[in-house]
Amino acid sequence: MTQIALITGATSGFGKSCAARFSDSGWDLVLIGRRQERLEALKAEFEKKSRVHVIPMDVRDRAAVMDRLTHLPEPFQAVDALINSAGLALGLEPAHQTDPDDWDTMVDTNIKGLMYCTRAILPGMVQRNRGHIINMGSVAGTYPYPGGNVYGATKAFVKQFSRNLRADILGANVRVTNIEPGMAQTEFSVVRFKGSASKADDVYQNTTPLTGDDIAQIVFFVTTLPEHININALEVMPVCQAWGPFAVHRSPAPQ
Ligand code: NDP
Ligand code: 8X3
Repeated sequence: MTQIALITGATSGFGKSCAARFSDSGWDLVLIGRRQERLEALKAEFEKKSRVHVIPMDVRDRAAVMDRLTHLPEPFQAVDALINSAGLALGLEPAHQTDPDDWDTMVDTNIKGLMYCTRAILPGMVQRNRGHIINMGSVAGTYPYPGGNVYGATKAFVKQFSRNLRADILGANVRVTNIEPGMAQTEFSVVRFKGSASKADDVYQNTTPLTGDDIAQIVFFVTTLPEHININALEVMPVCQAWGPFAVHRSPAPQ
C-alpha cells in the first residue's frame, strides 16, 4: 500500500530533502509552504515518482490549516507521516534588544503553526490506528545560547509537546518523534539574518555542517522502523560542533 507523507516547510531545507527522500521510496506527498512557485516546481519534479498534492499556505493561519488539512483530496487523506518542519529563527540579538515582532513570528510559526497542523491530522491517525508525527525540534530546545532566547524556547515547547502527545495517544498505534538537530546548512541562517548571505555564510565557514539530506535520511530511518518502535527524540550534531564551558562574568579586578 502506498504511504502518504504530509510535509510542512517543504519548499526548502529539511522539508524539501524529506520530500525527495520519501518520494524516492514511492511515498505520495502533500507539500506545504508559502512559496507557491517552489511548490509547483517540486510537484513537477516528484510527480515522476509518486502522487503529489501541494498546498500553498501559511501555517500560522489556523482557519486555513484546519480547513485545508481536514479536507484533503481523497487519495491523500490517510496521512501516514506528518513531518512538521516549517519553522524559523529570527535574529540573534540579546533579549533586551530584539524586535518583539520577531518573537511573535517565531511563536506563531514554530509553536502555533505546528500545533494547528498536528491538531488537524492527529484525529485521523488515531482513528486509523496508524501514523507517525515527526516534529522538527532543535538542540536549541535543550541547550541555551546567547541570542537563542525565544527561538530556543519555541523548540523547548516542541520537545515537551512531542512527549505530551505520546502520553495522550498511548493505546493508539501512532508514533511521535522529536528530531533535534544542531547546525545544519539550509536557508535557516539566511532567514535568521534577514537575507544577509554573508552573515549566513559565516555560520558555516570552514565547518562541515549537517545538510538537509542528512536530516531526511534520519527522518526516513525513524519513520520506517518496525511499527512497535518509537524513537521519542533524536539529537544530532555535526562532528565539528560541541558544547562550550559555562560563561562566567567577572567584575573588574579591584585596583
Ligand atoms: P529553511 O529556512 O531552509 O526552511 C524552512 C521552511 O519553513 C521553508 O520551507 C519555509 O517555506 C517554511 N516556513 C517558514 N515559515 C512558514 C510559515 N509561516 N508557513 C508555512 N511554511 C513556513 O530551514 P530548515 O529546513 O533548516 O528548518 C526547518 C526546521 O528545522 C525549522 O523548524 C528549524 O527551526 C529547524 N531546525 C533547523 C536547524 C538548522 O540549523 N538549519 C537546526 C535545528 C532545527 P516558505 O518560506 O515557502 O513558507
Ligand atoms: C537551529 C540550530 O544552534 O542555530 O535550531 O539554534 S541553532
